[in-house]
Amino acid sequence: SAAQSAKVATNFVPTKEDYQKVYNRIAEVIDDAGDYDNGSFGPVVLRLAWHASGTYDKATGTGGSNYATMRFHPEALHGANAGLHVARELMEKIKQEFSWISYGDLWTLAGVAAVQEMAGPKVPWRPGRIDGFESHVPPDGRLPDASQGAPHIRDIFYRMGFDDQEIVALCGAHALGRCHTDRSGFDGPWTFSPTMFTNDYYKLLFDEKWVWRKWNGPKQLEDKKTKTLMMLPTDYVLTQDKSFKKYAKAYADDVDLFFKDFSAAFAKLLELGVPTQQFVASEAWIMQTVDDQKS
Ligand code: ZEM
Repeated sequence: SAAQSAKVATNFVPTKEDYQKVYNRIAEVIDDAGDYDNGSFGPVVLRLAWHASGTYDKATGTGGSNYATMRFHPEALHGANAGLHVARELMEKIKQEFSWISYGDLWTLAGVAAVQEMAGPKVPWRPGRIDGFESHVPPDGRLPDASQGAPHIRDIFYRMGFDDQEIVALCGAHALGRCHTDRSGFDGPWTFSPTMFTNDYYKLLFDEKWVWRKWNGPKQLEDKKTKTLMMLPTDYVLTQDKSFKKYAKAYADDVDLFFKDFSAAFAKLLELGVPTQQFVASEAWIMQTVDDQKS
């Protein structure tokens, strides 16, 4: 709006309250999904925040959420990002209203809002990302390939600076959303409540019997009982690799532990590639949910 743009012209320095307004608008947009995927854009918006951050390479300091490089064609067209135009277009509407926010801050704040509004843990977040250029686009192939095994998962996430415990915690995001044949080629949801943040992903991994689905698509598993849920090969690996399994079992047994560990690992993910001196606040903020603000 004109008021928001005017703020830029007068050297507007946004406060936590201004970011809370953006959060609230994101929450509205996520919920206003009509018939789209169980009536929520939350999962696809969360996936945008993850893919925008998960390109980080700690050895070279390249990639990550700082420059929001998925705005540029080379990265928007990376195979792993198929379908994320849906989330980027939603965020573009919000960017028009709050022109002072950087895309990297907007997309990561949206990831936080998605998790929190879908009943997940509070995720500490702070602003400071800046918009970069096409020259900052990281090479293709930095995000995980769902058809691979434990060595690949470790290669990808160790490159970002995560350990086995953090890897397993982060993958619990697959409680949310689904696979789309026209995006990744895979098909179906992981849980029965794909718009609710729960530890059901781990529970289902251990409690259901998983069998290879017989179909023309890429190799994926289905639950033998209902044949309505799916697991990617990389999901199933969390029950097969000894170290991953230890954490997956712990998260299946203890939802509070999962929430705590997911929050910490996800907050870390969202800050990958952002130089510390760019952050406005020395300590990250806890943004309020829409429900918090009602009471
Ligand atoms: Zn995902 N993910 N992911 N993921 N992901 C998909 C969907 C979603 C992997 C992967 O290949 C895929 C993390 C880790 C890993 C979400 C969040 C997070 C899809 C389906 C695939 C194929 C895309 C489609 O067809 O629409 C692999 C291999 C991973 C690690 C080994 C992490 C970490 C995440 C967040 C913290 C979410 C929310 C979705 C659902 C998107 C939607 O549109 O419903």
